[in-house]
Amino acid sequence: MYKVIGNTNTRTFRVLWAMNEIGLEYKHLKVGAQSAEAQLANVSGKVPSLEANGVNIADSTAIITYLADKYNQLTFPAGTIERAQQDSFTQFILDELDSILWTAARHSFVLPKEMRISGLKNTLHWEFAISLKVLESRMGTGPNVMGEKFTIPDIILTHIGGWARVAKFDIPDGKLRDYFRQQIKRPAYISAINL
Ligand SMILES: N[C@@H](CCC(=O)N[C@@H](CS)C(=O)NCC(=O)O)C(=O)O
Repeated sequence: MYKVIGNTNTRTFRVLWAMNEIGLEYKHLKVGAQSAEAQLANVSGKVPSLEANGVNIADSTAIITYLADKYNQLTFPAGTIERAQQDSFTQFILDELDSILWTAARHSFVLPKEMRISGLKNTLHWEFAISLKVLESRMGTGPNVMGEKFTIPDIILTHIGGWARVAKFDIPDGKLRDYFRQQIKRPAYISAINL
């Protein structure tokens, strides 16, 4: 059976949500980043990891992509134009939204105090707002990033929406705010959030 390693209040949530969407069974090892179990699964101590067939796979996007391809769900097939567009959204969301929230987190509580740079906050909020606008203009009429089909970037983006709220990054009224409101009603999201 699959083993998911990492607490729900981390990017592990993305993996749990994806596995619930696909309908997979798994054991959930609720451990923090840098715990002994997390370090055993991934030398960096980061979470999530997925143990599959005795092998550990690190990185939430790599894990979700592996499962999506394997079960032919949450994704367009590799080698199609739709998949290229889907991956393009995924990369944009990781580069332009995830990385900004992660930088904010690193410089507020992850890095050792003496390595944190104060004064980044305004720049990060400004960049985040621009990224949201670009994404809104790239997205069509929904209901998902890729239109009718719910895919990997929806999981990553919706998780980022919740993260932004907790980290006090503004999501202005508009297409993306409405999008987040709809995505969090999905049954697989609700069952993952309660893990
Ligand atoms: N790109 C990786 C990032 C993994 C990551 O940085 N996870 C955070 C928790 S959400 C972590 O383990 N942080 C602890 C650390 O960096 O030491 C992914 O998507 O899984």
